Amino acid sequence: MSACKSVPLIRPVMAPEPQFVVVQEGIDFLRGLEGPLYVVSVVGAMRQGKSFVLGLLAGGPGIFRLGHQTKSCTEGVDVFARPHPSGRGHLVFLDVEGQGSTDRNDTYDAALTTVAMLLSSMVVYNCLSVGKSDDVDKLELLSGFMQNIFDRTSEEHGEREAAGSDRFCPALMWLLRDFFLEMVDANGRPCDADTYLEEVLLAPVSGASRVAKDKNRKLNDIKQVLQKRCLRTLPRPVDDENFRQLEIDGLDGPGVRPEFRQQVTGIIQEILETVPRKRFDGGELTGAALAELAGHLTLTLKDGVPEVASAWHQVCLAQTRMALQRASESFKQSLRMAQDSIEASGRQKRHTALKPPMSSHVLKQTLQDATAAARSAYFATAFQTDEEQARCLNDSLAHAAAEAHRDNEEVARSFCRDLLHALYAPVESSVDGKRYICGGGYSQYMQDAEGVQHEYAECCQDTLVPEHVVTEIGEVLAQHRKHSQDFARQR
Ligand SMILES: Nc1nc2c(ncn2[C@@H]2O[C@H](COP(=O)(O)OP(=O)(O)OP(=O)(O)O)[C@@H](O)[C@H]2O)c(=O)[nH]1
Ligand SMILES: [Mg+2]
Repeated sequence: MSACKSVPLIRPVMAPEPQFVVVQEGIDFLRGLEGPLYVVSVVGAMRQGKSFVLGLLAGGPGIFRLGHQTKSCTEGVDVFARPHPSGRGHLVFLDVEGQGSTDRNDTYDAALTTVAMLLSSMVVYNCLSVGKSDDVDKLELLSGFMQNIFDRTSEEHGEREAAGSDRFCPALMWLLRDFFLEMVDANGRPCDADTYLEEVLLAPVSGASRVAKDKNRKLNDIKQVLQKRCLRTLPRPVDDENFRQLEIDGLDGPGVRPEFRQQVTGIIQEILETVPRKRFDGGELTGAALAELAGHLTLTLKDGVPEVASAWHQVCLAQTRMALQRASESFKQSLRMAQDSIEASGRQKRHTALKPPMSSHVLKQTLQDATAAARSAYFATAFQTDEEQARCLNDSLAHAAAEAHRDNEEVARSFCRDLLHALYAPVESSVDGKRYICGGGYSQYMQDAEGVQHEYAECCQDTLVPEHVVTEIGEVLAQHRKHSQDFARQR
């Protein structure tokens, strides 16, 4: 991927049918992102400057494709990311196809917007408007998308899901573009945007008529589902129609109205400071998990509504596989480090190139530490662990520990044999060369043989090899002692 261009993440299979596929390029891109992730998407009607404002947020012109014709420009969902200013994790930006295109339908729009919302930790709902009651209705559509998910979940899993649960819902920034009016509250006093949102746009309607009750129920749904919400406005960016120049020059261009520059900078700052970490049902998503989630959400779409519970179940399973993998890597790394430190301190290096084994008590401690580190690595990665998965983790760690025991014994065996042969080689060569067949040869032989045993004991003193390996090696020693008897007979 080019460093400064978005990549496709989701594409329609056969519009206007609400069927989508994830694009490998986008999936690979997401998988490469370290968490925590802070995911911002912009949704709303087509051709209203969504990609433009997301590009400003993402940090530069040219990141997202913009269009200048009446025809819809962004297709499906595109993704871009950059490191989070804190130095940990990434900001991820999702540019979503606009709603209301003539060659799409409502189910298509609902499906795509719902998937984008579920992938985001903050959704910017973009409206080229002054905030009318129509816009509140459209906002109700967004909360309705989330409500549909809960309904489908409870239908298919019998789970009663509290609407408004922040298990899945992103924070909302409702962004009114080309806004030029002064906001006033219900009493006609000037007020800020959030007061305007709560006390005017989302204010309950008085009266007991069915229409009023209906309206209030919808407003309630919005408030329950979109619990974290705010309203922000932006003035028109340029006085004339020269948007193309604006897109080339970015915010520093000469045609940009200072009030737009100032306000958009403030909003960008606010979004970057307040966008929450992307969580889903309690799990904090990494790039790999977000990629997995995108894939399963699009796969489970039915009538424009994804099946969140089963999509999330699949993500958790994939995450558990990754957690097991990380636990195993961590275990191996702990062993390697313990092994390296023994090797570094070994005086045995003088005699053998083989790595020394661990003593029983060092091995026991190492395995305890390695198991603890592996368990931490597992639980830092897995989202949920049921009894069976916990058993699987314990089995795999027990298996790894047993393997480490076996490996260590093998290492001990090879190491001791190698060491003994290396130490005995000069004595053996003297025996073969009959150099001990001379006056005082026998006592010289005994002295050399003892020296070998002494050196062997000294080299092995850090390793404390297992008992049965010592016995095995003792047999080798006994064979060497036979040399001494043969030698004595020849004398
Ligand atoms: N009036 C107005 N137009 C804008 C603003 N920002 C961008 N535009 C122009 O709106 C047109 C559409 O911009 P895009 O960013 O591609 O719009 P979009 O909402 O992403 O469009 P789709 O992807 O087709 O849904 C371009 O010609 C932009 O220059 C704005 O704040 N106000
Ligand atoms: Mg666009």
